[in-house]
Amino acid sequence: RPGDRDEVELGVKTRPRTQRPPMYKVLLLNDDFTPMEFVVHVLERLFNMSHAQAIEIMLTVHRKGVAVVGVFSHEIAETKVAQVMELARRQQHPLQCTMEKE
Ligand code: NFA
Repeated sequence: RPGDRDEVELGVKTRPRTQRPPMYKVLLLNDDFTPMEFVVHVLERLFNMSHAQAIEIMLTVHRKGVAVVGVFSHEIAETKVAQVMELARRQQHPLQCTMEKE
């Protein structure tokens, strides 16, 4: 292909990408008290899910105890966790949200 020789000899495009930043899973945890509708609302508003998607993920958390609600850069993941925790705190729900390196 035109360009292949330069890409190989100059290390363009064949360079191993060793510097990709780590990504972080944001996890939502089940509890016995937070209303299902509140969890659905959080997923719609903070994670841009459709109503149907939000119900599906909420039910996964409810049945399995935990689910990944998104994967983000460290800074975005921290912000999402803080936003979930703040919304839950304001409504006095015990909902927990955490992050972990992928
Ligand atoms: N288990 C909660 C209930 O039965 C609903 C819930 C789902 C809470 C997902 C937290 C996370 N009301």
